[in-house]
Amino acid sequence: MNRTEPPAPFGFVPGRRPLLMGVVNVTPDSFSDGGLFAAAAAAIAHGRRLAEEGADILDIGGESTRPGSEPVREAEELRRVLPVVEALAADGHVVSIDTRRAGVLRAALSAGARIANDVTALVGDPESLPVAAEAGAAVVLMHMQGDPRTMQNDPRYGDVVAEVGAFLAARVEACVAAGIPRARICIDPGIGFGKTVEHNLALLLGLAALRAEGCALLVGASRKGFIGRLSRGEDTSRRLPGSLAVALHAAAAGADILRVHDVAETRQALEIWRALRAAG
Ligand code: HH2
Repeated sequence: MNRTEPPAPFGFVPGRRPLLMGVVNVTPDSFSDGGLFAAAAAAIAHGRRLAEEGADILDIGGESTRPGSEPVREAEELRRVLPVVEALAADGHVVSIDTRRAGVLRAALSAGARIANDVTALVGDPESLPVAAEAGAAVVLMHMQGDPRTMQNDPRYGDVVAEVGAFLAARVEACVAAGIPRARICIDPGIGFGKTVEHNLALLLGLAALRAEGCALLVGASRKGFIGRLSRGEDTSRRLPGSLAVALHAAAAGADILRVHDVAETRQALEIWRALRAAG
C-alpha cells in the first residue's frame, strides 16, 4: 500500500476506532513471535501484511524486552532493524522504532521512521530525547519499573496508577521542555513491565486518570502474560481472545493507539464495537 501523504503520527479522528500499531519484531527471542520474522525479508513481508490488514503504524523492534531478557549489542540491533525500517518507510507506512538506544533511534529516524517508541520513556539513554527532539519525531513514552532482566521479581507500588501517572507526567514535561509539542507525545502505562496481574488491572481501569493533557494514550497488552495468568495459563499463541477483550476495554476507556500483534482480528473487533456504539 502506498500513501503519498502519510497521516500525522498521532492524527486522530474523533469517534473513529483507535489507531492500530502493528508489532514487527525483528528478533530471535521475542516472547510471542521470536524467530518468526528475524530475517529482514520476513520482517518486511510481515510489516506489509500488517499494513494491508489495517495497521496505521508499524512498530519495528530489534531487541526483546520480555521479562528476563538480556540486552543486545547496538551493532546487532542496527543490523536487525535498519533494512526493515528503510523498506517499510519507503513504502509510505508510518514507522515507529522500538528502541532504548539513541544510536539506533538516530539511524532509524534517518532511515524514515517518524516515531520513537522507548520502553524507558527516553530515560535509558540520555541522548535519546535530544535526538528525537532535533529530528522532529513523535515519541511514545512508556513506564517500566526496573529493567527487563529483573522487572518481574516482586514489583511493588503504593498506588500504581498515581505513581505511573506521575512518572509519565514528568516525562511529558521533559519532552515539552526539549521542544517536542504535546500533539507529538504519547504516553503508555507499560502493561507487564514491572507489574503484577493486579497492577496491570489497576492501570487498565485507571486509563482515564493517566491521561496527560494534549497527549495521546497507547495501550500495549497484546498476548501478554497476565492474559494467560487470568485465564487457564494459555501460552502466547492462545491469548488472542483475551487480547481482544483488553483492546475493547481500552478503546472504550479512550485509548488512542493499541499496540497489537493481531491487526486484522483487532480491527474487526473494533469495527463491530464502533458500529454498536454508533447504532446505540
Ligand atoms: N511492549 C513490548 C515491547 N514494546 N512498547 C510500548 N510502547 N508498549 C508496550 O506495551 C510494549 C512496547 C513487548 O512486546 P513485544 O514487542 O511483542 O515483545 P518483546 O519485547 O519480547 O520483543
